[in-house]
Amino acid sequence: MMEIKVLTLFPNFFDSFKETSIIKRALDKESVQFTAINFRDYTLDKHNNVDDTICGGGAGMLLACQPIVDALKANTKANSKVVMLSPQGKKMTQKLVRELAEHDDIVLLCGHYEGFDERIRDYVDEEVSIGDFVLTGGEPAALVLSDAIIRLRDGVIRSDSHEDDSFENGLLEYPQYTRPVEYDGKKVPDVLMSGHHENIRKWRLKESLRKTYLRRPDLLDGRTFTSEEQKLLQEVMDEENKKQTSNDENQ
Ligand code: 4GX
Repeated sequence: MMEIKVLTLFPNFFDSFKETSIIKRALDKESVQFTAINFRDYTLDKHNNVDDTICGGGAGMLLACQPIVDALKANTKANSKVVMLSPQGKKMTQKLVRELAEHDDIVLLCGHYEGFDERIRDYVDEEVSIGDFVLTGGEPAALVLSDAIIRLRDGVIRSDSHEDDSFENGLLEYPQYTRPVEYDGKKVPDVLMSGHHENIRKWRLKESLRKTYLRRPDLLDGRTFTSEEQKLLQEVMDEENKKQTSNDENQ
């Protein structure tokens, strides 16, 4: 049993997420609980404000300590992992998702405006960014992170359908096809229709390596290769370099 609590000014943001497809199924089975909590419910301010102007001047507002820290204290236990979504956080990767998915109680903190009073970070275990771009608030980031965590928890997705996923093995996924065998003159590769399981496995591994080499060579840098992968990657590099050379000659 895992629980994810999102502390947010906009709990309704998560309604369609909770009610859709695989996430809905996981929540229905009660292997995962997901709750969106409004931290405005915790403000002691007479006008229900949760934000204030920035000390020292400058444009914009910051989320203030009292409502946020009180909301955190009311919704965390000794074993809770408190995660703040922010562009200043550690970049989200599948490795980070796997680590977070080990925790049974996760509290996600979504900010707006210019973010949080710096002192709130003393109550946070991890600051996570979903990428180097700017969102209007932490909610879409919390949704992305929750989605990736929930699908890793037991029984959400067949586990053999994880293993070939991009990033689970450090490579991008190989090309996949469904019927018809020919569409608009484009054929499904013969090997995939051959029924020869070993040839299919080899082809998929090679095409995974090709896609990764062409699109995300950075993923290959930090990876160790089996001798089979090394050989297939060399073939891919030779093939792609040859293509490039003949393209150059025709320029
Ligand atoms: N990955 N944003 C959060 C407000 C804010 C600012 C500073 C904390 C500190 C984002 C991202 C993201 C925009 C959400 C600023 N909160 N969050 N918001 N990229 O861009 O996670």
